[in-house]
Amino acid sequence: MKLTGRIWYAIVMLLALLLGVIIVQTAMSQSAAVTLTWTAPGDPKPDGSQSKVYKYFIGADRDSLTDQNLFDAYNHWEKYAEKLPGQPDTFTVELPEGTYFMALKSCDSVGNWSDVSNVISIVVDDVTPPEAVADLK
Ligand SMILES: [Ca+2]
Repeated sequence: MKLTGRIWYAIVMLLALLLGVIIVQTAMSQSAAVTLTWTAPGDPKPDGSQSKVYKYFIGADRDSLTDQNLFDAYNHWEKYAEKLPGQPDTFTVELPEGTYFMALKSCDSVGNWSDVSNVISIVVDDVTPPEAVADLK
């Protein structure tokens, strides 16, 4: 059977795509999902009631986090608040293996930021085993 240039080109491109998918999957398997949970804080109103906060800034860094450096965290995300004060809230993110400090701040609808939350330390483990030996003789 004789293959034309176009068919060979298609086969090579398909193999390259497959190899790319394998490389991406290998790189992604070195991370793990981390789920943070907290109780939604309130934003006090003049009448004494509380409204929900507007959003959160969530930081993760290999160095410890403080009220002063949270916005400089190497990994950071913003999440819009959906939960009412007192309700449980969560945020899930993929992080590469390593040890991280994580903390967050809440923000009201006009841009006032809270103090930093308590800071937690988490360890993201490498749960991917190495490749098996395939040429043992
Ligand atoms: Ca406020």
